[in-house]
Amino acid sequence: MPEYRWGILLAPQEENRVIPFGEHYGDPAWQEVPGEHRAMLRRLIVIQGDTEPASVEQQRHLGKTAPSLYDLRNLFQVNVEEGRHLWAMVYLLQKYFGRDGREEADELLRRRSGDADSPRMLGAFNEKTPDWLSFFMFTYFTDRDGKMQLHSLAQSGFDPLSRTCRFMLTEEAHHMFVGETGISRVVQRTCEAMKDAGISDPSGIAKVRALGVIDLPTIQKKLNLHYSLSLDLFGSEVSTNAANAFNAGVKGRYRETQIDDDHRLQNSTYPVLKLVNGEIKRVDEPALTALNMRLRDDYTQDCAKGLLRWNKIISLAGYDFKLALPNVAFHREIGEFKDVHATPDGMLIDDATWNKREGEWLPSVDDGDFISSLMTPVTEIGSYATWISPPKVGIDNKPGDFEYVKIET
Ligand code: BYC
Ligand code: FE
Ligand code: FE
Repeated sequence: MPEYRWGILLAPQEENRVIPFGEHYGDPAWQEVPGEHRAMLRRLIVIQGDTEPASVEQQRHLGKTAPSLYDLRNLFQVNVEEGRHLWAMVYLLQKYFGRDGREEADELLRRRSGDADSPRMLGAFNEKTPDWLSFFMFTYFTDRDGKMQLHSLAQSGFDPLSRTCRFMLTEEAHHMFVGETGISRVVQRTCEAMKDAGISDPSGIAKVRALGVIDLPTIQKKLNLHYSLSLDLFGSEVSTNAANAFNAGVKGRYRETQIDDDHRLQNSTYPVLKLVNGEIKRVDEPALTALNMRLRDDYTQDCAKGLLRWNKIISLAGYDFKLALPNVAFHREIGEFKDVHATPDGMLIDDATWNKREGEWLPSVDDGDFISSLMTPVTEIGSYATWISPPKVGIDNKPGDFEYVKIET
């Protein structure tokens, strides 16, 4: 990608910007790190920075099995941009945090996704991205956590962080586009193949798989996995870390400046989903400690658009099947529901039932093997693997026979 600009890209400085929330509400934004909030800021920048190279580590082997040159080109762009996002966070650490900032930057290079001794910091970033369907799910669901977190950090009173995040957000939109259209194309291809073969029951997995496409129930399982892993990235529903970061003016809410309230939240509440006597209930909590839950709710709303699109493709093809987001209690490692098991519909179940039925809801080894069997690379110009439709439009409106990547032999 010779035309890609490396380096540190910041959104333009907004003149007279003020801190839009928390104890310092209305004060001029900080151009240097405020001493009292230094440790907290550094921690959040390190966590943000840690996810960026992690995703590239997770995706680095996918180039070998790209379903087309178009997809390969998108993968490269996503990876290059995530690499630059790391660069941007490291820049902040080096420029504003002195010696310990430099040490943290070195640690970012030392940790590796999935490494037993020095893993990446957040759970989802140590998972595998074994195939292209996972890649599309990851860019749809996990990059969208990135969007929500970057929006919150873009509100930060620390202006250099705000400006960097505002720039990064412009690139994030494309990553989520790759995910949304990628899943659309997989669903589209499956529906077309079923129709051509005269299959009326989309749950007849064996018959659908025999067509060389991914059956809808397996797509749902992948969705269950990546959505639940991504929900964990919001931290606990009730969190003093989140409250402290907000009070300090370090991390705000999604679209903070557009919210009509006092932006201090000292006296307000927010409904949080909790486990009360074995039931999932909404309970009012102080709004400050409920900020992770609030951001997660905003995220869930943001996720819904894609499902509408995918389901429209399925219904237009005449099939009675709906993809759905699983309940928040399903398959969780962080927060209120980490110690219970629930079905995707939110019914609490015991360990034995979970162990018996897990494979109905999450991708099994067999499912993984089947998907892997489809992952053969397609490198001919304008051609696509059997299991995915061509995109509706090319990158920058390039024609269908455009050579997106030159492969040297
Ligand atoms: N895994 O008060 P709690 C992206 C830890 S994605 C492991 O519940 P808090 C991208 C937590 O660190 C966006 N540990 O939560 C996407 C804390 O540990 P300590 C990344 C976890 O702190 C795709 C303890 O549990 N950016 O950009 O309010 C491709 C209690 O924490 C996890 C950010 O996340 C977990 N899932 O919120 C490329 C923004 N969750 O400190 C890139 C910066 C929690 O007690 N980070 N813990 O040892 C944050 O804002 C917050 O750290 C979190 C957690 C939202 C992640
Ligand atoms: Fe990123
Ligand atoms: Fe991204």
